[in-house]
Amino acid sequence: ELRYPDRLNCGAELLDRTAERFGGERPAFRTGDGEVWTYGELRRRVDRIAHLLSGELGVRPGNRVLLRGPTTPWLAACWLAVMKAGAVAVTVLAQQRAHELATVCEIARVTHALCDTRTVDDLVKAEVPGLRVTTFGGDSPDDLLRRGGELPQTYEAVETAADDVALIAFTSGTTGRPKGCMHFHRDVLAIADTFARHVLRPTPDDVFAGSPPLGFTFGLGGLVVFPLRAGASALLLEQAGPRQLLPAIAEHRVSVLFTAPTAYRALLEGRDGHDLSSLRRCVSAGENLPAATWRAWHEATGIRIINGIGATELLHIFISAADDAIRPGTTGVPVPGWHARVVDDSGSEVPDGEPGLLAVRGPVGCRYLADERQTAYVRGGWNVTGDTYVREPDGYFRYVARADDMIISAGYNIAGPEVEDALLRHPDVAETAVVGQPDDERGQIAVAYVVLRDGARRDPDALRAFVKAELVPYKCPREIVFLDALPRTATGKLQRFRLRATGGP
Ligand code: 3SK
Repeated sequence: ELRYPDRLNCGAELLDRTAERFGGERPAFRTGDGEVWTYGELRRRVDRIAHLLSGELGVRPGNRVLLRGPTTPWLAACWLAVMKAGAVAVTVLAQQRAHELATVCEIARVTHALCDTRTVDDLVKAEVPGLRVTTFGGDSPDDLLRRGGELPQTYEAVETAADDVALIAFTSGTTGRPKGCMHFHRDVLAIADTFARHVLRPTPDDVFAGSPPLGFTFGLGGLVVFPLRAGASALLLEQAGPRQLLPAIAEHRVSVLFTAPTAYRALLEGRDGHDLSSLRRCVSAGENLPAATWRAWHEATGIRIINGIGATELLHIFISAADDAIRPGTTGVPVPGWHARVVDDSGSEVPDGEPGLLAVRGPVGCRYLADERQTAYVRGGWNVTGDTYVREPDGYFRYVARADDMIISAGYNIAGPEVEDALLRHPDVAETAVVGQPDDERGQIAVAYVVLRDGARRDPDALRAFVKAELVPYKCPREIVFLDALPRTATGKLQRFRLRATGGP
């Protein structure tokens, strides 16, 4: 069991304690341009920002501070400064638009914002009453970095309680009003002391990189919390698509990679001529990792992808597996410190081998900020994530579908991800999503949306014949629709509801 002192500031733990333990001269952050920030430099910059926050900007412990910008060391430094100042970071994505920002600020009662100059326009357009916006990364005399220049370079972190709120992370769900998830200072350390410590097992020499932005807790954990907790470094790339990641892996000798299944497929497509030999650990989350993608990556690189399921509500990954314990096609077992089971609608456990709702419990729990959906997510002390899972007799958890994504056609249950996995084994298929669409005769039919590899011919009959050879025939999609790209959220998650609702993206 994890134990933390009653007084705990996660910013001080991640930065000050790590710098003291491993030495201030070690690299903390790197950029694509070859800039390196040592732990000592990071600490001095963070402390100046923290002085500015608690001094001139008037931020008091518990105030909510919006953080917005592309993935840069400055954005990460602002997050750490907010932590050290005892305020609450409200993280958003750089792509979010004015009306979305206005909603987030209203729900979280945000009073201050630290915003990269390049993304400030939408925040200004949001017209949040009373919001005090400070920019960074620009060259105006008012810019945070210039204003902080004269301030002392050391700052004693506010003595927050371990269960003071440190972070409000927003999740949009599939549609509807976003939900703010409150997380404590101890929660931030708990994700490093469970998933990272037991599954990832990083060393101070590791170089982390990946595609998820810092406004998504998958990225905040993988690119800031985990490397800093281990005394390692992170390469922070403003653009982190496969085209940027492939050369960066070789150039910066990246050893720990965080990205999503789609990106692993794109990395495989473009990998020729790129040296991936520095990679030691590859983590996939954000959506289900098909066994076909796992196998293709293993064949190409020799690396066993660490598949994981996480949630903004629970901050990071809670089911996964390490090294030889990894089994393609499954997510794994509860990360040490976490418990999981598969239940029916009334909360009773279903027998092994049968599908049901995934329910988990561990050091981090879901606490929505003023949202009645809390009672649907937390039931009898268990967090019910909205995923359908099967627990195999050997204790491994296998993803079936999102609970609302199960297709029921003429009485048969069809899990979209299983059909997608089969389609992805076809050499012409680059991406696919299989969803249910209403049908007078069968209730629903399975429709496959398919993105083909460059140069492949659109041949729906051939794809249907392929699926029929791989799966029981009732699972074969009745229709195949070809698209240039699948609809995705800014964090890369597939928007199945858009395919279901309109029959197209
Ligand atoms: O939402 C997710 O899928 C996720 C995955 C890993 C870590 C964190 C999150 C939010």
